[in-house]
Formats: sequence, C-alpha cells, structure tokens
Amino acid sequence: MTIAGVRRRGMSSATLHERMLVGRSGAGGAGAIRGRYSGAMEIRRRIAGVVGALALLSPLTFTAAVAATPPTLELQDAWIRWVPSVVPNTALYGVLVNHGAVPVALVGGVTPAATMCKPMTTVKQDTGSPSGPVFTMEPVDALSVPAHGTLKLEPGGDHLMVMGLAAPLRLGTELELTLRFDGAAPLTVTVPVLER
Ligand SMILES: [Cu+2]
Repeated sequence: MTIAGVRRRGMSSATLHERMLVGRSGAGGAGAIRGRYSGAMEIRRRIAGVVGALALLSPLTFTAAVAATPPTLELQDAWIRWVPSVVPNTALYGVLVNHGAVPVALVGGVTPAATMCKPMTTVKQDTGSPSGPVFTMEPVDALSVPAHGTLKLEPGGDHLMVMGLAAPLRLGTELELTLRFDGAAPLTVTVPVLER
C-alpha cells in the first residue's frame, strides 16, 4: 500500500471521527431545539433517530479510527511571506488544526530552505510615546494548540519564524517545512511563498 493510500484512509477516518464529535454536540444542541419547539413531535422523533443511529455507529467508527491512526494535526491556509533578497528571515503563517483529544504544542521546525525555525509571538509594548505602541516579536518555547482546537499563525500575532534563508525567496514557489511538536508526530508541509 502506498503512503498516500494510508494517508487518505487515515484522513477519511479522521473525518468520520469528526462527524461523530459533531454528532454528539449536535445531540446536546438538540435539547435546545426541543426547548424552542416543544410541540414539534416530528423534530423529536427525528432527533431520537439520529441519536440512535450515532449510538449504533460509534463502536465501528472508533475501531476504524484507531486501526488507521489518522493524522491528528493539519496546517490549513499555509503561506510563507515573500521577502526581498536582502532580508534573511521570514515567517510561516496558517491555521494549525488539532483533531486530537489532547493539546499539543508547536516547538519548532526544520526546512532545507533556512537555518532554523522558531515559534514566536508578537508583544505590544505601550511606551507612552506619541507615536503609539511598539510591537516586537519575542521567541517562545512553544505555541499550544488546544485539543480539538486551532492555533492561528498570523502576521502581528503568533508565527513560526523562518530564519537564515539559504536562498532568496521566489514568488510562486513552495517551501517544504517539517513542523515539530510536543505531544504529536512531526508534520511535513509544502507551503507557497506569497506576497501579502
Ligand atoms: Cu518572528
């Protein structure tokens, strides 16, 4: 079996797993629907049907998810900021999604395109000067991604600094990076270089 095949199967199981969780919270939300439309017997019957179906499905779904060991992390809408060739550093942005049931932390990364990657945050310092607050980037040991939650990497906020570029960045090209986590396996991503 190809690695791509394993990944695809893993992802579809993850999707099923997600649906289960959505289904569960949906069942909780059903109480609210019942409250608002207390006379709607049809809605009640439908909800009972859905909850029953989920109860039947759950053992199978969880077995499949464990067997295929689905990926627990993904980076959505990833991009690397294009910088002129005189600038040695750039940053990786995107939304890290944690599909797993435990929190993880982004602790760094490696890429053939640069010397090192470090998690950083942006700190606002109110200096009291008339020109307004000053924003500075500060390295941090880790940036946490909550269980079933997201971490936004964005300009002016948390990001993964990519330092010591090996060659000038070219618009329209892609860089490969491997992100490293505390609590999860490394994640290799291919990210476009964009000017934003
Ligand atoms: Cu930075």
